Amino acid sequence: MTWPYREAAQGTIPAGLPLAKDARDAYVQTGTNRGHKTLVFADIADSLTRSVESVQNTVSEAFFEPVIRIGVTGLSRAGKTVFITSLVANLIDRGRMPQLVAAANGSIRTAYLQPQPDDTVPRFDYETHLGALTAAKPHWPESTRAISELRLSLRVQPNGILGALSGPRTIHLDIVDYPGEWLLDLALLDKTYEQWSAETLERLQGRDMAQGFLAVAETADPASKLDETDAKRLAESFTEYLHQAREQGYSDCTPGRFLLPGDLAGSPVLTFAPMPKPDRTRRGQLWREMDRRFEAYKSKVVKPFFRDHFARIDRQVVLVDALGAIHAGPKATEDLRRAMAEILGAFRPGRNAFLTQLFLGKRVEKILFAATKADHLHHSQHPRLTAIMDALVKDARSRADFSGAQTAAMSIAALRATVEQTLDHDGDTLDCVRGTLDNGKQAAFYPGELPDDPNRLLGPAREGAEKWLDADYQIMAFQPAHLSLKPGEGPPHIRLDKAAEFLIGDRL
Ligand SMILES: Nc1nc2c(ncn2[C@@H]2O[C@H](COP(=O)(O)OP(=O)(O)OP(=O)(O)O)[C@@H](O)[C@H]2O)c(=O)[nH]1
Ligand SMILES: [Mg+2]
Repeated sequence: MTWPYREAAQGTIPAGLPLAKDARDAYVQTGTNRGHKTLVFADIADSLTRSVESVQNTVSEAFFEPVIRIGVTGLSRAGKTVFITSLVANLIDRGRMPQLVAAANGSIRTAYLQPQPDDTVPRFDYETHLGALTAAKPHWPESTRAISELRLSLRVQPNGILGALSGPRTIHLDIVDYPGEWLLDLALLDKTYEQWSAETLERLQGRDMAQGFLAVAETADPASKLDETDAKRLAESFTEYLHQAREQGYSDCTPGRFLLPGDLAGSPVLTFAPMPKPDRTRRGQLWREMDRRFEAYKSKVVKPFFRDHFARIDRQVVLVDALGAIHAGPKATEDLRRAMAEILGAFRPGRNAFLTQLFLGKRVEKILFAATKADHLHHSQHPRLTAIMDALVKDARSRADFSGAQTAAMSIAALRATVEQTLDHDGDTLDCVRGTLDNGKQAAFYPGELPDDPNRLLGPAREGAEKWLDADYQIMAFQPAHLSLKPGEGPPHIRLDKAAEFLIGDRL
């Protein structure tokens, strides 16, 4: 059902309404406990690096202070920056974290930021992002599209006799923010340039926004001698296609670094494009050179990311803008489901020889799948959003366990921008949320009712439906609410404390 939002009286938003107990608890938890997979020694050098590193980690952790590396990922605009900012702010000021046991019972004495340990990774710009959210005229932080890291240290003194005996401990949380798109590149490791080209070119045939690139590709002869201008033209046109595809909601946009090149822009590892294999291949040929660059992309860009960052993660949060995809329609929802399945492949080391030996038995211990921006819904609908989230990742989960990782699905809002309001409509009541619009006005908004059974959405999406049949789901771009925080209180959120308890509660 479509519902135009209604304008309500202007004013600041009162403090958040308490959530019903059942809504707070609306999360699903599953766990598996299977042994590791067989190791495949395909790349000895990689496995050596990994084992030396784990020895070092073990040594420093045993003698010094434990470090928990938390990876935060999600496709673009999923809510990563807001999540990390609010999580850190709420761990520093813990007044709104009742469901994080160590915060509620006072075990966490203090939390403070420290210089991060990795000198080559940009620092997560916490102060600027928090500044945006808590400004006099609050706004959302800028889009960030690269890896970054932040270290938050917790001083913990467990309660009770044991705690008194052991004295306070320091636990470091290294929070790493990286784009979910980079995980999609994992699939490239299993493919040759020839395979990737064939699949990509086939997929492009049916896509309008790919016609420009296909026309350019027509004019280039893969069997001809390499001409750098040709290679550049092809790569630029292919990059242009990837940008448009992503803008139109497609998630299968590899190679991921073409979209966020950083300081690799213009370098040969990013100057290739899919081309059909010529009958005969020779040295110095355009196709052969592209083949070589594709291999270089895998070994110089994709593998180092997995080795240097991904393989060291202990706990992982996967943020998903499920509401945004549902609002965009069945095609976007199905594409999101497929991208999720691809991304989750990275958490099953057994699926890929390189990952298997990279992990060497180490594993991501916990994975949280969180549907973000749940403050767009009245809490009565949160269990339904959680069920959809759970169903979205179930597919991937049923095909293989996550190598023993414990997983949970939740609906959260890292920064709660709305309050709940029930309005009368034609003698009926509507459970709405109210927030601030771009123009500073307040509006109450009814997003539509999510179905009880997730398959009523995922089924039609999978079957390629153009539109939702019996409903329409709206989403509204609320601005963050103006905050007047009491001392000791972090920004308002929904279930961020529950998320934190799942992620780190057992180690505090
Ligand atoms: N209402 C609401 N909106 C949110 C919340 N979190 C994120 N958003 C919205 O989602 C947008 C994207 O959030 P970010 O945290 O910047 O997302 P990101 O994943 O870091 O995005 P990129 O850096 O572009 O990949 C924000 O600008 C907000 O409009 C939330 O908790 N509540
Ligand atoms: Mg970001």
